[in-house]
Amino acid sequence: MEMTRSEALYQKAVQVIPGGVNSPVRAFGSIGATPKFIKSAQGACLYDEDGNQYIDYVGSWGPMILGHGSQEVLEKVADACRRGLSFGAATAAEVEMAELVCGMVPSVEMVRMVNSGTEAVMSAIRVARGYTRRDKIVKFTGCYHGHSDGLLVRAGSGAMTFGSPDSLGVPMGYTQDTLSADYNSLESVEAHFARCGEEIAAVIVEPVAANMGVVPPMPGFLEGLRSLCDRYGALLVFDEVITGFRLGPDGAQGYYHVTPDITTFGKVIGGGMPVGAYGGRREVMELVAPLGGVYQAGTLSGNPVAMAAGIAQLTALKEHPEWYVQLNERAGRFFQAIRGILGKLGLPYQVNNVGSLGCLYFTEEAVTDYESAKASDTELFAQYCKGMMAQGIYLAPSQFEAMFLSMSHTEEILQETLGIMEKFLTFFLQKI
Ligand code: KE4
Repeated sequence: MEMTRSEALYQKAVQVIPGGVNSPVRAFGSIGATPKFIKSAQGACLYDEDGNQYIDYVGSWGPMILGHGSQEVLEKVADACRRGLSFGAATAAEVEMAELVCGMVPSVEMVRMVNSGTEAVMSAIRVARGYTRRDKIVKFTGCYHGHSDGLLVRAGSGAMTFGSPDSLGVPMGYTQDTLSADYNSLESVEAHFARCGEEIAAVIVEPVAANMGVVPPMPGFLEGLRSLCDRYGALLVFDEVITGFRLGPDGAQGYYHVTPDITTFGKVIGGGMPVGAYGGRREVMELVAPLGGVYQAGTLSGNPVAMAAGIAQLTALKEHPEWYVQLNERAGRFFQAIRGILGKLGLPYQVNNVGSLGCLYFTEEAVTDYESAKASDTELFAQYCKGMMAQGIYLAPSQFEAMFLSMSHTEEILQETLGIMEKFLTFFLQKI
């Protein structure tokens, strides 16, 4: 049988790119399939190199909250391109972007642009350590904060273990100050503070964990982290690379009314272009070079074309807060309908969702942390994912990712998806 264009491209890609992809999850490894090579996108849909159309529930892993091909964004990007791609100098667009972010997120009094979520988190941790003059940080097993050395830590097995590297090439010295706690377990955080509270610079948390599927914070969890940090003089860092400008104009901190000291951003802030940012209280951010002694820099940070995309997207979102209400309501109904489908089929399942983020797990027990997420039937998920892909529904090719809905996911598109899902799962279950 003749190869598809995606298969042919993948065959070439693996010769010249590690794994054939520029980011591991795109290789479809965890579901054992060949990646689709995407040629174009519009609204809620992707189109691959073989002309297949998919309803897209990845949205480039979060940035495309307006949907693909948003005119507001494309026009501003084209205009910026005509005026020059990059200057390596201060521009008015960076001031506009910074004022926009500070205006939308009250806890952010100053913000620095970088080029990815990884860079934002790496820099935020450095600022927290510089501000507190402490070295240790607490992160949560199952939360992902980009690939900087100090955060590539093996899941800690309790309070007494120092972080050990979770990647080749990361020296022990880079992770020994990274302590792992369990998501939704204040006790596991208290144990770290009880043991070395005066050495802990920061607690970094995804306020909605979206890298082990989607795991919402239990009531009191984020508030508890806030008070522990206050009690021990540590900073609370909200990694809002996914939730920022997605759950609402002021992200998860606005959604849950818990104020961090530093916030990191990515994805939505760039409108599809490479943008990350970190910001927070003025007295903290004033430590960042050239003002203060915490060094951080970047050739393309605040790039005019990327700023144009981000400003256009954030401005549209700021001017239409009702879009969030409508999207989150539509998404809530959508995920509730998925529960209805799975319930009728008698499958063990959990569906977690917050706003336009959601995740289906095949498991009886509630998914509240990494252990319970890992206990789900990932093989069944892989079959489900591949089957849905074949039906034209493009889901994240991993159990431990989120479904991202956009403003372009209309009621009709969601109903079409539910119909396909019910039909496929009914057929599929007769086979397993
Ligand atoms: P980037 O460096 O990939 O822009 O952002 C890193 C990052 C930081 N913090 C959170 C909470 C994140 O989710 C991410 C990156 N998210 C993944 C998807 N779960 C990106 C997809 C990929 O790695 O290709």
